[in-house]
Amino acid sequence: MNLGTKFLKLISVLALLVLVSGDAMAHGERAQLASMRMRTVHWFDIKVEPQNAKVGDTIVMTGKFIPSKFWPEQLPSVDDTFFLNVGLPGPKFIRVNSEINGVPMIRSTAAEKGKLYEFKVVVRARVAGRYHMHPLLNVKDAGTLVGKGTWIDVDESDSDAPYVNEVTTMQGDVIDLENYALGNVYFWHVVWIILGVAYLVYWLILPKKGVFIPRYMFIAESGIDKANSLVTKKDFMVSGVFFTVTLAIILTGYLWAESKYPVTIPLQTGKVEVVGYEVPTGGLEIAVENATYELTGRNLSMRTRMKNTSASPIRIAEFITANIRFINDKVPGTGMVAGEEMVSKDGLSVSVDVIAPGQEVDVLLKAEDALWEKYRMTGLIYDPDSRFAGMLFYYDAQGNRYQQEVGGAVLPSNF
Ligand SMILES: [Cu+2]
Repeated sequence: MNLGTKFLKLISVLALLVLVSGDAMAHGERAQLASMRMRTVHWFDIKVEPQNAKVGDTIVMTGKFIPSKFWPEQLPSVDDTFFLNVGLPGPKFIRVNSEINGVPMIRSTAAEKGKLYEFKVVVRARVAGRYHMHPLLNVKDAGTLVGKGTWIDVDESDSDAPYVNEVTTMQGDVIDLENYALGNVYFWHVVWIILGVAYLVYWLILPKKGVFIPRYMFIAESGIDKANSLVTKKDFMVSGVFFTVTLAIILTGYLWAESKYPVTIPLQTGKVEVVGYEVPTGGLEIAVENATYELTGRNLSMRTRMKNTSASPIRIAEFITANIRFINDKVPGTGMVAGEEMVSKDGLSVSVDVIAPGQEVDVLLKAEDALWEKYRMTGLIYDPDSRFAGMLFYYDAQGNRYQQEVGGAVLPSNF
């Protein structure tokens, strides 16, 4: 075993260790900067159904997101271009449909900060396994922003029938994308491999003068004036033939495809427009006066001034930031989805239980849990632009849920 192979083995063992260790087999959820997770996209109400499926079954993921008004200045944002994606191993599923606010998301789009977007992604299971399914936004020039993941189990299908992925073309032909034109794919691979290997054989194996070092030695011994004698007239001729044959194959292939499939539509790259919904704030005005992040207590305290301008009493139920839910367990109705991760069931304490209609009051909110540590939110203090943002959820007396974003500067504290 040479050094290279040994090194590769070591790397793969280390990679395996990293993958196997750690709880819940996280794969990047925690890797992004805390400030980036807090202040880019607020995801909530993410549901995946069903979480147990069989190969061939359809799985639907729905949820909502609000792009933060506290989006970091230096980071390109969703108001330019983004694509709604799904975090799943590609060949294990096929994506059937995706939409935002009812608009098909085959192409990219843009969103307005502070508006509400409801998304839906439909996939069909193709290969059995256990997967963590995330909604993703691929933001142009910023990268991928990840929503909360849900584990799904896909079992083998009951029948032995092969997996089919049928679509109807414009001409009305029904084709199975699992094996459509597979012969063509093999054919062209073989053609180019033969051509490539032939070229290499001619240049690397046939020459009597050897390849690199002998040629270098030849020049070193007989002088640079003789360098041209290394490439013979025959070499020029053969290279010319390779060049001509390659161009001829490409041109013929192109003309053949044009005549066989005269009507084709290029992949669509333009942007589609989608209108964001207004966030239902339910007549509660919130002003964040200051916020502190306690390192030792793993908590974020927010001193706020709230004014209830609605006709109904309001109770603060939940705070979400960086996909972590801090729930006020005194308020009923803030349920958990089955199998949900990153939830602190009693992590939110609110100094004022009920805000009466017309009342204006100071409210201290405390989001406290070891999840801050677990999801590496402690990195917040290393941020040169220490600001936080999150979504507050609250209910009126009728049980209607409202929400709005809160955010501002945050001071780290050690006490
Ligand atoms: Cu995940």
